[in-house]
Parts: sequence; structure tokens; C-alpha cells
Amino acid sequence: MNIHSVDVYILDLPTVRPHQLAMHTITEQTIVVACVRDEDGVEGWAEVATIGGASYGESTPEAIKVNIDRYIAPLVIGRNPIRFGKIMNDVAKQVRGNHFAKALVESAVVDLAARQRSIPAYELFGGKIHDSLPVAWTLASGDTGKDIEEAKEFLRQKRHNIFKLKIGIGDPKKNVAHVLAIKQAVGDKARLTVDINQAWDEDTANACIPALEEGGISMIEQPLPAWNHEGMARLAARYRVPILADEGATSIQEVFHIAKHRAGNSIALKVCKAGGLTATKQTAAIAEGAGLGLYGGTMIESDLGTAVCASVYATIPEFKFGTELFGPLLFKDSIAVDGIRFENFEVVIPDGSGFGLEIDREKVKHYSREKGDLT
Ligand code: MUC
Ligand code: MG
Repeated sequence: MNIHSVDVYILDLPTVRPHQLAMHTITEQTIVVACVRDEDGVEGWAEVATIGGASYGESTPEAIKVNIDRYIAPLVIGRNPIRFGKIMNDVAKQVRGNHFAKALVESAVVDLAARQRSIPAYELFGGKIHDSLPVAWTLASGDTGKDIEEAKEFLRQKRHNIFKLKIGIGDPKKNVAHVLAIKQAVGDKARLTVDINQAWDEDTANACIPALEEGGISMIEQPLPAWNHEGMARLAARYRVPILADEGATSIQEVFHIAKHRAGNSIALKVCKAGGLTATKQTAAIAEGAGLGLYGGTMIESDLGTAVCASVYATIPEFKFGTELFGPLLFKDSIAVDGIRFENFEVVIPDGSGFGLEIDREKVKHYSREKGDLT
């Protein structure tokens, strides 16, 4: 059955606590959800998230919706969802950039194609290799004492033993002291990484990385601006601690460039920044071929968007740094009837049809900015 309609909703969901990044503090997280329906009424659902409007990346929730409604949906309606490769290839010829919008549409079409066949979406990407994957938590309350309490509690609950610290805002030296205090408090029970979200220049990076390396920090994420591949290459050559590219690795071409010039020795995958599930697999293949370590990244999606990422990450052989698919745990509420499960320091890959979640339409309606038009 072919695709009959494509509907896009922007939702604002509250978080359990403020989440502080270099460019924005999240208290309400905005997600964009798409519902693709076939002529029999079977639905495919997907989600992408953005952080802080236009402050983190170029794709804003409003632009994602407008560009799908106006430019992408007409290219998708009337098509057979199982031909998602051809559909997205045709979209690529007519629509430049717009990776988040393309990721959202491809994912919803894949969910529909899988549901039409009553199979999990990961079967359309080679099948799952992992039943679950390690999952980090970001300590980003902005307070050392609270972060230590949170880390100890999650270790006790066997929820997380990898913690990422957002240190792109404030005085770099104080931030290093904050990280080392947390490392000292958790000791060998947990791995600690830091994400600078592009906030340092090379001098600041050279002033801070030696202490972090010495203190046992296990990975440094996007210390320099996304454009500064040469600087990232110098850091990767100079330090033992892995240097991970996130905002600097947003297309297969960029990842190839990073691999060729060693502008970092590891890559954060994100379905939205790659432009979809297919592009995520291609990115992973480039990284694998070049011997770069992989990290299963998040844009802090809720259950649905996390299920999208988990489904494709499950088909990728190795995540040297695990994943950070903790998004659902930061949200106060869910738009899924049964959410993603977390067990024994890992996120469990959902096994039902499509991305494995049943959508709670009332919740979508409740949190949607476009109240009226959810049919
Ligand atoms: C990012 O840059 O990695 C992922 C985890 C988190 O706390 O923020 C996001 C964005
Ligand atoms: Mg990052």
C-alpha cells in the first residue's frame, strides 16, 4: 500500500531537571514528530529532536516542519514505503541539506514499511547485532554536588556507569576542577567523558586536556568549533585521550574528511545529523573502514526518537564508547504507551513492529503546538 499522507507535529515536553549545555539550558525539550499513513490507514511514526532552537544546529523545529510540509511530503505521497531508498534519493535531488527533516521522513517511512510487514525496523538494515547497548548519562545540572549525588545514585541503581559532563560554559579551569572532583568521587566504578560543544579554542584545549587526560577522563567530545578540522587533527595527534567529533561530523563527506585527515579519532553518530538511517549506516561504515571509534549519540530524543536511533545502532557492529541514548530518562512524560527499557547499565533495543513503540495519540495532541489538526 502506498503512502497517502504525511503529517508533522512540533511538541514541547518538560524535562525532569534543567539540562545545561554550552549554548542553551533545556527545561522543555522540543521534538518534531511525523506520522506517515498508507491508503489502508497503517501508520509509521518517527521523531527527531533539536536543542535550543537555532542555537545548537541549523535545523530548527519550525524549519523542519515547513520544509517537510512544503517540499518533501509531495515527493513521498503516492510512493511505496519499502522503496525508501529510491524515495529518499529522489528527495535528495530536489531538497538540499535539511538533514533533520530528511531523517524524520525516512524514519517514518521505514517504520511504516516495517509495520506493513509486522517486522522490526532493524530487519530492513541487516538485522540486529545487539539486544542492548551501554548507555551514558549526561551530568548537566550545573552543580558539582548535585552531579556527584546523581552519578552515585545511578551507579547504585545500575542505570549508568558512563557519565558525560558538559563543560562548554563558564571558566574552563573551574570546569576541569569540577570534572576531576566528580571523577574522584566515582573512582573506577564509572567512565567519565566531557563534551565541550565547540566552546574552546586550541589554546584553551591545550591548557585543559593534559589535566583531564591525567585525571583519567576517557574521551573529549568536540572541543573545537565544528569547522576546525585542522585543530582537531593537531589535538588528536598530540594526546592519548580519544578526541571525538560530533558537531564537526554531520555528513558522510565530512566523516570521510575527518577519517582522511585524522581530525579526531572517533565519531558521534546521530540519525538526525546524518540525514537518516541509511546515512547513519554509511557513516558507521566509513568510520569502521578508517578505524575510528564510534559513539551512539543523541539529540535528546524522547522514547520514539530514541527507538529510531536504537533500531539502527543495534545493526552496527561496534560502539567503542557505547551510546548516550538516555533521552527518555530526561523527559517527565512520554508520547509512547510503553517506553524504552533501561536495564543493567544498558538501553534495551525494542523488538516490536517498526520501531517497536505504540504511540499515545492523546499525548501527542496534548504536547503538540498544532492542537487542532491531529486526526
Ligand atoms: C551533544 O552535543 O552531544 C547529547 C547529550 C547531551 O547531554 O547533549 C546532547 C548533545
Ligand atoms: Mg556532543
